[in-house]
Amino acid sequence: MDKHPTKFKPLTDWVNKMARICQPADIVWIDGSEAQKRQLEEESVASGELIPLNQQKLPGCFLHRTSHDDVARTEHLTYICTGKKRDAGPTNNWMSPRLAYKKATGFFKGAMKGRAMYVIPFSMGPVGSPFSKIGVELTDSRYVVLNMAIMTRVGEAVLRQLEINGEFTKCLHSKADLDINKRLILHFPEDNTIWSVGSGYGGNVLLGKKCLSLRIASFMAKKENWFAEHMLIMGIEEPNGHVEYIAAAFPSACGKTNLAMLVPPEGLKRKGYRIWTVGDDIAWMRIDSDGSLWAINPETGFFGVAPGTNSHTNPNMVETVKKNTIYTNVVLKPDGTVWWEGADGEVPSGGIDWMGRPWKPGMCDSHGKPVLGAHANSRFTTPIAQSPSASFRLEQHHGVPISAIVFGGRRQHLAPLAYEAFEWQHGVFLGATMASERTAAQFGVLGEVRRDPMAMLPFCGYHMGDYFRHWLDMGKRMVKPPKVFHVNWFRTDENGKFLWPGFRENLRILEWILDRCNNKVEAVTTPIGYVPRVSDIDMTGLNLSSAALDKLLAIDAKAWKEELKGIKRFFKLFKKNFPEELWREYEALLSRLKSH
Ligand code: OXD
Ligand code: MN
Repeated sequence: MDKHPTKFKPLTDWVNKMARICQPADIVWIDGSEAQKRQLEEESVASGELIPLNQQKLPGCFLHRTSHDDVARTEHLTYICTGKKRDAGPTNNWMSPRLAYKKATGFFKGAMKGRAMYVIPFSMGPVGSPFSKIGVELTDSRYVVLNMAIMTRVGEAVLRQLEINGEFTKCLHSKADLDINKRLILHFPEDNTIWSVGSGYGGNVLLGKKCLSLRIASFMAKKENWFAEHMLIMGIEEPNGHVEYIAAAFPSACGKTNLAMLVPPEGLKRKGYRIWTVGDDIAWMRIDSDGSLWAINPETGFFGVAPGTNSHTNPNMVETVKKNTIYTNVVLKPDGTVWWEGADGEVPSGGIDWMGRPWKPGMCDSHGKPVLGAHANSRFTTPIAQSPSASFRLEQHHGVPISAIVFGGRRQHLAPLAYEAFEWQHGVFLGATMASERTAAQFGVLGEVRRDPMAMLPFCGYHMGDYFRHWLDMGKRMVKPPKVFHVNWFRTDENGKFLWPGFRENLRILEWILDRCNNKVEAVTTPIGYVPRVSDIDMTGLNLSSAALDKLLAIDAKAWKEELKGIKRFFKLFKKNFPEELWREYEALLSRLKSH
């Protein structure tokens, strides 16, 4: 039991202790080798955890099906376990560490009997980079091991770095019986520990992702003066060959991955633009010696949503997922390839749906509702480096310099297509007031506004009032803070039709953003911020009237005053931890609107 490939005692002691609780049949250290990966794939196929796909058409690709009630992050079972309840804040579930360890120990006890416990040393960020953090995940799931090997850097080199650093996040996972009644996703930021039990769904079990890179890392970032954010990072190569980088936060279902991998529209391609993807989900950002903000993506893979991915919405992703990809909960076609709603090509007949049942297009359930072939949250895990748009800076230890931070939301009427904050503090206000209207794809009242500051509501590992304070403080530390923008691709006309074509055309707005960063264009000063002049948006090749663009950029002061009421209710949630500066921004906006 204690034959370990390292003599680093804090690690071996912890592995032994967790093994005593979980009682695995064996302990297997993940070394990051191809040979070990192949062996795990073979074992997964033999056990039924993975279904091999057509290796001619999709080399290195597999399909996995989860339990039917284990298909998404379970936020109601996700806890921040700090010594004081107050430190988790009003927007997180809280449990005392004592109770959380006790409850979960009950679920972990003997949970790995008859299974191997895999020990995965992993690095979030390039091994040895000053940005990076190391974790070790113990799991009884081969699916987790194989996905972690796509999403993070794993194995031998990480273990050696861990021995130098001496610090690591202790991550324990067991699928146990995959019982939703015995499922818990627990974060102990004060112990640098994560425990996840009873789930096999990526967002709950690939502990390097949301759990470490956002919840635990946001707590560390506050203490160590950096940012761990739910943001894409993309490079925009300008016609002169210069690449500028932006980081952007959007609530889910706003096309973050598609934006990060965008292919320029014909009109702008001719000018010479090109997009370089650094990341689609998480940004770790630090102030470097030049006084500006630099960012890395701590991950090495995309954990993308399959439905809706096609050659129009994301041609680079269509290329990326053709090899070395693990698909979860999609349709298996008779030819051993895969399909999902909104994929390219014909709807297959004679496929197998995400639950493993025969599936045909047009099938309805007993209530007459169409039966989806792929689950609405079906996914693929695929290496970023395979994307035609992969940035050549993915392995850069110092990351990329960030010129602009962009916040977004899904608003039918309120927010204009784009606007710029007056300065950093106002930018923090834009992030703190981010919101989206519910779509039909989400549970709840259609059109209801959901606030999701900086897209971090489910991912901030501490009190969000303190998080806003951290954003304000970081602004003071920077000599050259990035400019802050807000975009909304989802404005509609009187008939509910989208006014803006979105997708690749969004580059036209990013071009304006960079022009603003480089002081190339003026803008219109409005109560909410600087709004583009119609003439500064390149409309070449786009069939959109300037009247429509006027509509997209219009500000309705009455609607904004209404919006402020909701903002006030939201801000009040954070009580005395809410920074006074953001109340001042609120008052200032109200008075600008009144005198507009
Ligand atoms: C994700 C999410 O899966 O934000 O990236 O939910
Ligand atoms: Mn995300």
